[in-house]
Amino acid sequence: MITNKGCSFKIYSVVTLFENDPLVNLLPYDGLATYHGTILPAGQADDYFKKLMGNIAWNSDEVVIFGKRFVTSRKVAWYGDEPFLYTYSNSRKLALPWTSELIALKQLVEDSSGETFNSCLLNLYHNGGEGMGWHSDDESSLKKNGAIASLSFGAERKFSFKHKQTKASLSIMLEHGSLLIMKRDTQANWMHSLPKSIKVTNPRVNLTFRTFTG
Ligand SMILES: O=C(O)CCC(=O)C(=O)O
Ligand SMILES: [Mn+2]
Repeated sequence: MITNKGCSFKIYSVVTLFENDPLVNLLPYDGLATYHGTILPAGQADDYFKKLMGNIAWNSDEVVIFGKRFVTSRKVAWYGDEPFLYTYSNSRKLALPWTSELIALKQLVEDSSGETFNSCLLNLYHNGGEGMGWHSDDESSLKKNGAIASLSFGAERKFSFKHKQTKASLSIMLEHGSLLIMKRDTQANWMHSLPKSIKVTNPRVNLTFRTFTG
């Protein structure tokens, strides 16, 4: 505070001004996706990564490509407030009860985003040879236009968006301990993917918090 003969004003630093800036929408139209960067200090992110690798009930996933069923080397897990039955790509999963780490991370993501979630799909990619193809998280069992919060740990990976009609595309890097929020009509208008990359040799864990409606 600077005072001069009864007149006072506050000097804000440039950092403070930018800290208060609203998050930029990554998408040019038809959706809202914001990258919050790292929301956990590196040491805490390392601890969570180790715990998630060890304490989550990881299972192989199944995908159907051209009508043929494949078992993925990517591992998956599904947790929630209740034993929600999630059906996608012809596979069925019953949500497991939250672990203490997942409850803490759900709270962190809810505080950072101002949204609430009741479930979480987790993916474990052992290296860059594993990824996820183009899709939208728009299953009828999820809240329509509900927010999806994506929290990443481990290897930094490229994440891409592609518009369903215009085919406009863009990519960002998802860092260790970082948060990406997709909301409003993003899933209706855009697909996303995690491209494979031979350059990535380390594992990555991704958590997508969702609102399951059944
Ligand atoms: O691993 C990622 O960043 C994306 C995961 C994803 O899109 C999904 O689980 O639906
Ligand atoms: Mn997805």
